[in-house]
Amino acid sequence: MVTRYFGTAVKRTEDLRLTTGHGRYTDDVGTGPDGEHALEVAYLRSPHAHARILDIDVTDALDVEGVVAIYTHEDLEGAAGEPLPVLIPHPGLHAARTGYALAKDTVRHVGESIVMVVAENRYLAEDAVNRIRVDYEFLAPVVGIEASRAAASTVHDDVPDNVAAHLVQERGDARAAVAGAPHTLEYDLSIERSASMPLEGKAVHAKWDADDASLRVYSSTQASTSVRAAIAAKLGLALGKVEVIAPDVGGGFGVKIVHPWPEEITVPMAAMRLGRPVKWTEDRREHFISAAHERGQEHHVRVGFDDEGRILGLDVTFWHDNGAYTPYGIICPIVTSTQLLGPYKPANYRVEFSSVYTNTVIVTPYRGAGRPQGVFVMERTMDRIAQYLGRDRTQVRSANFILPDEFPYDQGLIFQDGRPLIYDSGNYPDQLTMLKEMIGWDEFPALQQQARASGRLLGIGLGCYVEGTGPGPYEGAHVNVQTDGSVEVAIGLTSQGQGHQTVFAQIVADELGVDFDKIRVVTGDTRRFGYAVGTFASRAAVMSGSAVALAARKTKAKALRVAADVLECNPDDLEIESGLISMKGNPSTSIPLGQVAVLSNPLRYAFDEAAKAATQFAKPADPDKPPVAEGEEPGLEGKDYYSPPRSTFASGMHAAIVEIDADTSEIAIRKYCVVHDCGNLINPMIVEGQVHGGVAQGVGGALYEVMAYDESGQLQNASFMDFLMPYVTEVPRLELGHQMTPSPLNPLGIKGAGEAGVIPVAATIASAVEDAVGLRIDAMPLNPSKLFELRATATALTTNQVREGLTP
Ligand code: MCN
Repeated sequence: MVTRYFGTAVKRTEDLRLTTGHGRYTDDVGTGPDGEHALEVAYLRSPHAHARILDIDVTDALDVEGVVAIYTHEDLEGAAGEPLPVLIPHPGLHAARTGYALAKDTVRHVGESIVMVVAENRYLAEDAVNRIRVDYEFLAPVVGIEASRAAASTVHDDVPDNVAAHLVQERGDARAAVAGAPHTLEYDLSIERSASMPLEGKAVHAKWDADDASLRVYSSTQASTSVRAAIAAKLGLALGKVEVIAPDVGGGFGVKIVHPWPEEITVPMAAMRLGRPVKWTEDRREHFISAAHERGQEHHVRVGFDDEGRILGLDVTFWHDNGAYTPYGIICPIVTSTQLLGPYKPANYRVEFSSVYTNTVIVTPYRGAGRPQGVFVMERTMDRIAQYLGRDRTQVRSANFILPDEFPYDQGLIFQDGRPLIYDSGNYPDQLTMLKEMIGWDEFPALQQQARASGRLLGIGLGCYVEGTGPGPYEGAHVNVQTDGSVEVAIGLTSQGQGHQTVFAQIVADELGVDFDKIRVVTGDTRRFGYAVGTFASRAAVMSGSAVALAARKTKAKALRVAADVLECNPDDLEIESGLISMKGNPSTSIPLGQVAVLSNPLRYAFDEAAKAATQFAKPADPDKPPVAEGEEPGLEGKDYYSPPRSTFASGMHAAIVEIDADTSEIAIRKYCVVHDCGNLINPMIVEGQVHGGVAQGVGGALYEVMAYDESGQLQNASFMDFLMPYVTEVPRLELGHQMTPSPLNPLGIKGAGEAGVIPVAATIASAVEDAVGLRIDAMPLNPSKLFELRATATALTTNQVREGLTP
């Protein structure tokens, strides 16, 4: 029987190594018995949110024994001293500003690096940092969206209104539709800042080879090929003289997609100048104050609808806090503005956003990237309409769904990838039916009544989303059959824990007809695969998965061609199973794949057993033919690239039952159900793991996590003692249902899954809490003390009064 790996819950090959302490992270590079001791780096980072640098005195620091070098902006040469790049420019981003690898003249957030100290070890480097004196002229800090909009002070002198970007997209005439609708509602909604918080922070290790004039850099990155390009450009090296390797990476969740981080320039620069390996490993406080955050947005919504709850006009204006600089452009607010629509088709839609500067850490995509905010806005809107009309919340959603026979569905907007926002496939009504059954939606009112009678506050809620995944422009893969029949697969994008070594081996196993355990997948190493975009936007399965399948198909076609020549038959008469190529219907006529690999090498050296064995198949050389046939290449390998026409759209719905402690307002999640559609599943167990992880992060965003900046721009909770993440006890058990509507856009019918779990959690919990306490939830996260205050100020209003539109 042919074993199929695609679609089965194959155990993750990477886990034994990682869970038994055998992972090799950037900080481990060079630490083995033969490792060359690396110099270590500490940065002096700005203690002020906004200040002009008047003078830097490093004299005392240089006296610290063991200090090897100290660099400031003045020491950065050429392109290294220029501003960092804007990675994704956009016409709406009219005032893009970026920082420097080391601050020049002005600092714009606490944590911005000013001076780099290289020493024999980190302790000495930190001691030296403490001896550096910087004279600052304090400037007024701008903290929070409100202060930024007021523009009493500015983050950048030449951006007087603090607005980095402004964008409007509209389909139809939303304002006229709202004005003319039978019913209208208007309200504000907000979401606070949070952050990715991977277990491993950023890390860079660089080694300069003076003889070869080349650099090898290890970085805990989500985009090794892009980091390579950035280093080459900034340090004036040819691309071929820079290798970047992402070894094991302890989570990224978005924050490691930025490239280059300042340290990815300064650490290699120091290695080149000093001729010794140099490394830097971020500590947790550094990560809080100098990596990236996301989510902070404020929204104003006007909606007009009919008696059925169908949206006739939706008019959303929002403000996005992008922090001090915009290296990653305006991806997050563009995603909010387009993905807000979810599975719905409002007749008219207008969205306008402003992305504003503040003196806080930069904002770049964090798992979900703008979608949790958009879903919060849309799902709160659905709940409000339902409350206003006195209809069931699922009915109002159903009335607005795009229907299965309407795909492909053009939302009439431009998506984050610059392509039209066209949903490829989905079945939202069926998804909702599944979800309602799983959570017990129809039975819940009776349960709720019963609970109320005994003083318990139970509530049920739901949240729906659509997520554009797998954006281009391209990814590639290389499949290389070894003479022993094993297969080496290389892809250019990186892994941070998603299980890529497993899933791509599953695809190759099926496509090539090789046993799963014979396949080894390498990711994120520019020596092995030099052209790639990176791991973000839930794109690896769609992009690299497709490229891997295409490369494996190419390799298989070649294997069959060579084998057909040996076996003197037509390639179509052959099949490959468990690494053996044989005649269909006549398995005794066969040749192992490894021996085809030997025969594909025209030199046919008898170095190993496989090569010796292959000689039985080798034909005498034809003196009239070249050793490599025209149109063929030596080696049994295939390389291919995949470039999709546009993103594919995954979707899902979550539902929760929560219980609120009547005295303390503590919020407990009693039941949590997820229905999820990421097209065909490569590995259902990995997808479930991804959804579990996403929901856990979503619970953090819904109930606990904020970036508590004070008015002076100091982050008050920059440690795991104060930044509250959910423990395992706060993450609910999940019930998960898969729906599969394959994507017609790629060869495997896949859609992405890596971010899905996190997206609708805040919206779902808000919906459930609102149902439990009968009060409007307009802002997330919602912790018990906030809910307690909300309930206390609202005691004068009954649930029905709230339903009628009164605001507490
Ligand atoms: N998968 C599958 N079948 C599908 C879709 C996906 O089996 N139909 C599998 C994939 O093969 C892959 C995993 O699910 O092993 C996630 O796939 P995909 O949706 O393509 O996402 P990426 O692999 O591109 O990973 C990026 C995504 C993002 S954007 C963030 S943020 C995130 C996430 O993945 N960061 C993570 N999940 C993470 N998981 C871990 N452990 N660590 C992170 O930093």
